[in-house]
Amino acid sequence: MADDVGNSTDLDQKKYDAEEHVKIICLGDSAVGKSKLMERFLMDEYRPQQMSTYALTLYKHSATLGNKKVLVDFWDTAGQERFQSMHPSYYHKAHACIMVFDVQRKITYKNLSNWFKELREYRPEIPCCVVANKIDADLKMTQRSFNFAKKHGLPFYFVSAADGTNVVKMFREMIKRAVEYKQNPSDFMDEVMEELENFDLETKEENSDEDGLKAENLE
Ligand SMILES: Nc1nc2c(ncn2[C@@H]2O[C@H](COP(=O)(O)OP(=O)(O)O)[C@@H](O)[C@H]2O)c(=O)[nH]1
Ligand SMILES: [Mg+2]
Repeated sequence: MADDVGNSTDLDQKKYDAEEHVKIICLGDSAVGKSKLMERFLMDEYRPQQMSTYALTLYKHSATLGNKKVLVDFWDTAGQERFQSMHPSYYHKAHACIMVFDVQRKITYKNLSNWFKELREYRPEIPCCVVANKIDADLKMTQRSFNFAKKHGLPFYFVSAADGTNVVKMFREMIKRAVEYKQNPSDFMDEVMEELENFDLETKEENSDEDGLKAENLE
């Protein structure tokens, strides 16, 4: 485990430019069950890598969609959510987001709007879903309606990391949507950002040419 800490290749976000390799992030207040959900989905396969310096945990997963193999990196918070905000690199190049709340704590539902707002500042169009966790602790909650998801046109799932209800279904659907998004990004934000980066380089080069010219004229 110690070897994994700070392994920079694991945080090399360029790899997400390659095909069939997606990044899925998880958002929500502390103790809503984000980590337990991932552990439940990945079961014995999971080998979480604690990135203590980055306050996150990476879970690597290999999924099969049709006849295609997809590599999935699940990014899980490791405490930073306490501050109600995540570092921009957490959102960078994410292809889908799973937002979790705890049906037993109303405040975690209310806080979804803050998480969603921050998500959309960085990733305006990536697929996102709302997950109501811990239904095993209070089955009556599944009779309630939670309008946040409907209001924002997001898929909604009642799940339980403890007994596994809907966990595989939810993760499989989100992996599929992440891959679809990557193949056909509707916001083109990544491309716009890339063009801006290139534009920046070009103008810098032009400026240095100009400097060169000026220097020549002076001689
Ligand atoms: N009853 C019940 N408890 C859960 C469930 N999922 C998580 N928990 C408990 O909630 C606590 C926080 O879970 P954790 O995954 O660490 O939350 P995180 O901070 O969002 O990652 C732990 O004590 C878990 O055992 C669930 O589906 N049902
Ligand atoms: Mg956690």
